[in-house]
Amino acid sequence: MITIENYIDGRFQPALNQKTIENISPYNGKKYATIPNSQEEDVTLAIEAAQQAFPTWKNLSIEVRYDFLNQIAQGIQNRFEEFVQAETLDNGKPLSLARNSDIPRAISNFKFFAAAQMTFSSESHYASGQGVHYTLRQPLGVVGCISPWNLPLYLFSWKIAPALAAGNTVVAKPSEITPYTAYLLTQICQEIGLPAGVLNVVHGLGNPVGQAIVESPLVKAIAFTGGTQTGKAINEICARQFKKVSLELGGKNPNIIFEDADIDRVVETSIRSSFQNQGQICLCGSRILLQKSIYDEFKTKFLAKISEIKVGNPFEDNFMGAVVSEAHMNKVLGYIEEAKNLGGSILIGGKRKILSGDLSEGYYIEPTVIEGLAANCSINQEEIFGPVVTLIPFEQENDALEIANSTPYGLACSVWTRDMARGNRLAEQLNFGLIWLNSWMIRDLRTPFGGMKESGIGREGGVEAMRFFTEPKNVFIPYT
Ligand code: TXE
Repeated sequence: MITIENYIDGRFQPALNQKTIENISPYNGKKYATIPNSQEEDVTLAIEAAQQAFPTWKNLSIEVRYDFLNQIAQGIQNRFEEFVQAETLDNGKPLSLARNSDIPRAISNFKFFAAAQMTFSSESHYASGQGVHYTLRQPLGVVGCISPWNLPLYLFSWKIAPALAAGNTVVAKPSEITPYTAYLLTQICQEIGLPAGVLNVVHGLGNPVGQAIVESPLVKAIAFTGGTQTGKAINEICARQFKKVSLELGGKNPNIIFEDADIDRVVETSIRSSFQNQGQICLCGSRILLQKSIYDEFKTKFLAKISEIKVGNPFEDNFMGAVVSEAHMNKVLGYIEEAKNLGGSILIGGKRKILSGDLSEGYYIEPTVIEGLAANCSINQEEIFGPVVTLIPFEQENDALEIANSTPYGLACSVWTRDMARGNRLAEQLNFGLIWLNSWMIRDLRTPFGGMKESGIGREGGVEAMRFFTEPKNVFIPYT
């Protein structure tokens, strides 16, 4: 049994009330760790530590901060396999995904923002005959980073790395469902001698821990990734305090496929965009919009490929592992039932998969494809966040555009066509923060990342993140 502890002011400690929460591994449904059941008082300690550390951290030279962030990256690299195993145990994702995506990307986040702060500079604006304006971009102070369970270390580091790089000190809360790799990360911070209080991690439930971070007037900005409902609540609190907030929320992403697309390539990619990480990626293409003339061809080839997908023990060679928790599994299965009640046909999957032996209590769901549902029904409008996709036929480009834009979300979209004029025309009109032409989930850390409408506010990534975590201040110097 693993005992996960808070990391506050450079020290590991339990919650002040000594209470804990059990952590269950989705791969076998069994308890494997406890985390502190922290309360507001623990958050208060963390904020105090972060406040004390701020003056020193913000005044360090960029070279020293560069070294610290790179040492964190190297620390993860040194214990790479331990992180990979921890992520799979905690989240249920296949080992191969943790090994090839989550953990390498977390390392990249620290390396990238270590380098980004070396080149991030204040601007100056020459005013002819009058003088010069210069714009300082200064760190905010203590900032709060709250992350979800689907890509645990990847998204945790995606926020912490730029926050620290920009010179802020951090109070962070990983998801209570997947706390393990964040805990290993704090061990590395202690090992490398990151100054006490620069990064504080408080474990526990969203309310009170996340809530206390958001509510504290001493926390100057909140970077949050998670569900839209939680994001709304956080946004309301931040609005009352005029607090900076960045929200990366849910999506109901369309995967739009035209008759001139390379169908075999689309099928290949759609397997990943539908079912990678058990469909628990905010960028997954959960609505597959198909031009009528290729509907049957795509469906036949797609279903044939899905029938080859191996769902099972994430520690073995399977493409799909377990979904993250029993509650989440039941939510996803509930949506499948609702789809049936609405008259949808389940073309493949549709059920929980019970594995044998020790894994019989794990949370596995078959990859599921549904057709025959109206584009405006709940299944095609709400985020399911599991291995469930729908097929929706369309006639013309305009129909596809209308259906694609018709949900409250606006995170990501893929368009498949050989006609690049059409691809670019649609890219201009699709209301999504990320658009991939003939591709899916090609990421570059320099590009802006985030969504429109109920998919969030603000952008992260590259210079956008550095700007979010700093406050611009304009200064004018006259010539006379
Ligand atoms: O997320 P929550 P949940 C979607 C997905 C999923 C749904 C709900 O559809 O089914 O959201 O998931 C913390 N103040 N996504 O309930 O609660 C919480 O402890 C401050 C999409 O698990 O939003 C965790 O650390 N913080 C998403 C974090 O918020 C609070 C990824 C996210 O959890 C809080 C995950 C509060 N009042 C789910 N309440 C994506 N965009 O990728 C909770 N938290």
